[in-house]
Amino acid sequence: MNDLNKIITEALLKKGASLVGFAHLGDIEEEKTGGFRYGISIAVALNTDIMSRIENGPTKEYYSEYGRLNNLLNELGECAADILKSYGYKALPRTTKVVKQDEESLSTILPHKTVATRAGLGWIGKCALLVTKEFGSLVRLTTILTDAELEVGIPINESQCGNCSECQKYCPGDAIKGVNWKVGLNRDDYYNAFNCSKTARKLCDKIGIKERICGKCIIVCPWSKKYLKSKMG
Ligand code: B12
Repeated sequence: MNDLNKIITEALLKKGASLVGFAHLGDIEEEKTGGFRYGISIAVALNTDIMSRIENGPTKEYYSEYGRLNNLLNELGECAADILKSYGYKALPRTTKVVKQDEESLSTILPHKTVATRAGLGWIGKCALLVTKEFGSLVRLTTILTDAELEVGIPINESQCGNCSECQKYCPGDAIKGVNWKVGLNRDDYYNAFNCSKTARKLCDKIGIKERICGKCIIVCPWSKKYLKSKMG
């Protein structure tokens, strides 16, 4: 790890990041990266107490945890960008204020998960979420784009879900098809974002939240369960 990687990683871990990874983005179209060839991927783990209580659907406390982590991720993104800028580099934190989501396709131009797999933080599970060995899919993510030539991680190019289909079995929206991801596969070939979105909206309506959060696929994943168990005993 070079000095700048180390400075950034230490600062972010101290401020609450759970995982920090560095990615080379040279193999992704320039229109998507804005010409930046490097990215930093930050993961923050969700609170295990709160997540262990969403078994029967999303809760108000999960909704506030979701908000808390989005704010923390925005702060971490700004923090990494400030460090890079103080060394004379360009840096663009992809905060929730900057990222635009297309409602027709339910997608963004450069998803955080793409940068995360490039950084080697994890793989795209059958659930369509980033699955990490340390926290399963119990993480939220953000990205910083930069021109700093950082030392990068080893990209992960295919799913490590194997024969497991727990997320497919328990998805309340019938959104998960049970197909293993690899780079180049279209999202629609393994997951129906529209079924997911509709169902999550209905579940949130039930508890009076104007959002579309669910999280069932997060908590039934064996990798997430392993982390939950390690924290809860
Ligand atoms: C649009 C969106 C949604 C949509 C569609 C979800 C989807 N999977 O696409 C809806 C509203 C349904 C949704 C629902 C949820 N979401 Co959402 N959502 C997003 C958002 C804003 C954009 C995702 C996107 O662009 N998708 C489009 C597709 C094409 O991209 P993708 O899913 O990343 O998958 C492709 C790429 O990753 C690509 N890829 C991966 N590696 C590589 C490498 C190379 C070289 C290339 C070329 C491509 C590539 O391969 C995939 C197939 O094409 C992101 C935030 C963000 N800015 O990224 C959050 C995000 C994906 N959501 C998140 C979460 C947690 C959820 C929910 C659990 C809701 C909740 N909080 O309870 C559900 C679960 C959905 C699920 N099972 O995937 C988290 C995921 C965290 C994680 N561990 O992965 C994110 C990252 C938000 C965050 N800041 O953490 N979401």
